[in-house]
Amino acid sequence: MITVQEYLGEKGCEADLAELICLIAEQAGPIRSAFISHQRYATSLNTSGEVQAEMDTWSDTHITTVLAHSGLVSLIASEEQEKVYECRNSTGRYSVVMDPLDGSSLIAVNLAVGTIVGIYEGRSVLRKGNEMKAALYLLYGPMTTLTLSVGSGVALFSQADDGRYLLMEDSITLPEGTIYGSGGERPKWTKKHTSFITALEAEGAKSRYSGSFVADFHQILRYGGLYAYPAAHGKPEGKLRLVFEAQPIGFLAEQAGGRISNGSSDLLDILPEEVHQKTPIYVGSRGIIERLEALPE
Ligand code: AHM
Ligand code: MG
Repeated sequence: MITVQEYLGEKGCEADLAELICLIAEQAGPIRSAFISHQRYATSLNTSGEVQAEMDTWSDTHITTVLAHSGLVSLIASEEQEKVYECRNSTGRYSVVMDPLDGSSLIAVNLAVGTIVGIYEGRSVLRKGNEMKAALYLLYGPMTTLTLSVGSGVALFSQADDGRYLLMEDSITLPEGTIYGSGGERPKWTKKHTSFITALEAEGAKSRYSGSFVADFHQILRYGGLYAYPAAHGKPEGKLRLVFEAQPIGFLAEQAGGRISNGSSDLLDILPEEVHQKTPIYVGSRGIIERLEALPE
């Protein structure tokens, strides 16, 4: 079977980028092991005002420490840190954006959560998503999986008992499909969002939503359909973050032939103004997103 190292070699990935990707993927082991002893929800809030789980801060500190000592990275922007972390004395040519533990409200109920990462070349994290060098997520479900793109398609690996990541499928395509999941409270949805979801339901779309973006996106990647976290009355930017969540997941979606949008335009074309900026998100099958974008506001 092909390991992630062999895959990256075959793709002609630069050695330091391959090293960085593998180093991040290796952190799935320590993160999985930490779940059992870090079950509590802290009293601290992150920059978005959300209660942090112990695992949010643990994973954040763990990955940041590993990357800061790697010599491969100069900047780290994390959903759990207010400011961008500067790796002093590092000559590393990459900047990393991450949600160290997405879906953390589900830790207490043992549903799948994950780590989302985007990698840019150069010392800057406020970039358009389509400038990304690589994006990946680790999904901690019954298996630990790595979904990865270095800009030439999407590959899926699973972690074996010996820690190696083995290729399960290359050149994944995000099909047209009928699964949908939408965050937010229905009475607060915008008119456009409500009528779009109602139309999908009338066509037989089936609702599946866990509350973990990374896990909910993964089923859309494999089965097709729509994941949405829309604008809502009182929350015009929705809940999810452009830099840490939308851009890496969107890069993977588009590398698989799908789309990501804020409802009217491609999120990968948007230059963030600040790292914690939020955005409405629609990600999934190309046809569904194009239909949504064609609707009037
Ligand atoms: P998190 O990064 O703190 O876990 O927050 C993001 C999560 C997403 O994973 C998920 O899609 C969304 O928040 C769920 O929100 P809600 O509980 O409002 O459905
Ligand atoms: Mg998140």
